[in-house]
Amino acid sequence: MHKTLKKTFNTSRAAAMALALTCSLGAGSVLAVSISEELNQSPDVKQFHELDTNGDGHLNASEASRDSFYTKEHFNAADKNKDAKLTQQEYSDYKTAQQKKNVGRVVDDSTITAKVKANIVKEEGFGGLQVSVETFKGVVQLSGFVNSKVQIQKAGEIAKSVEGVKSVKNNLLVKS
Ligand SMILES: [Ca+2]
Ligand SMILES: [Ca+2]
Repeated sequence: MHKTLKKTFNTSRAAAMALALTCSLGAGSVLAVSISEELNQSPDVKQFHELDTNGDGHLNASEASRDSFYTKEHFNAADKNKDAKLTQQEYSDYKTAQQKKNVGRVVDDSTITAKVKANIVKEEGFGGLQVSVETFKGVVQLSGFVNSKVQIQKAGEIAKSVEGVKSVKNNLLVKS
């Protein structure tokens, strides 16, 4: 008895769903598709379609070159299967990977800057001195004024000892 009821329920539910599906295949389907595309599309996907001017689903070198990111070098690196054109996948994967790399680099640089600053401030005799620290791609630039040549050297050593530092441009000057 109970089983029969349940079965009836399931059947009518399936019918209702089928009906809903049929309805959505009407006028609503275009809207439904465009909304889901909108949701799934990252900016890269949109850009890809914009760049694909001949609409063949691939970017050739001249189509890709309209994206300032895709220099010839980047294009070749992104073209994994070397067919001289980029699929959506190739286009997005490479660009995303590169962008992530760039973000990582910026974070590393700012971490380095913070550590160098903190270590210099901790050093005896550096309190109250204006030492400015800037980092780009692991290269630390020190500038500002200190009290002695020894301090210039010391600050340089401190900067060099921070993890991730490739080199130090020591532009510190002795206050005159
Ligand atoms: Ca194309
Ligand atoms: Ca390719």
